[in-house]
Amino acid sequence: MSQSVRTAAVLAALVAAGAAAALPAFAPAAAQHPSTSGKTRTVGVYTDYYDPPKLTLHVGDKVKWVWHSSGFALHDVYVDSGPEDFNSPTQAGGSFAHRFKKAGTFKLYCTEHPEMTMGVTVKKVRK
Ligand SMILES: [Cu+2]
Repeated sequence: MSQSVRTAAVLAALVAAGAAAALPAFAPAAAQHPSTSGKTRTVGVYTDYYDPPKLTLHVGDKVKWVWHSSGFALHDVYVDSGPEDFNSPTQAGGSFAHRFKKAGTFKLYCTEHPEMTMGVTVKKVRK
C-alpha cells in the first residue's frame, strides 16, 4: 500500500465513523414529527386541586395523574360525567393513567373533596 492510498483509506474510515456518529442525532428529530394521537399529558394531584384543572386532548391521548399531596391526604380521580366511565384508586400517593377512547367533555372530581374538579375535552382525531 502506498502512502497516499493508506491516507485515503484512513480518511474514508474517518468519514464513515463521522457519518455513523451523526446518525443518532437524526433519529430524535425524526421522532419529533407530530403524531395525530397517543400523546401523554401529566396532571398533578395536589391538596386540593388538579394542575392543570382543564385539558384538551385528542382521542387516543393518555393522561397520567401524579399525586403530589402532602401527608396522608387521600385523593382520587372519578368521572362525574362524560362518554366514558373510569376511576382511580383512592390513594395518598402514586399515579394513575387513563387513555381516552371517546370524544366528548368530561367532568372529573375527587370523591374525598368534591370541590376538587377537573374538566377534560377530548376531540376527534382529524384524518
Ligand atoms: Cu382530593
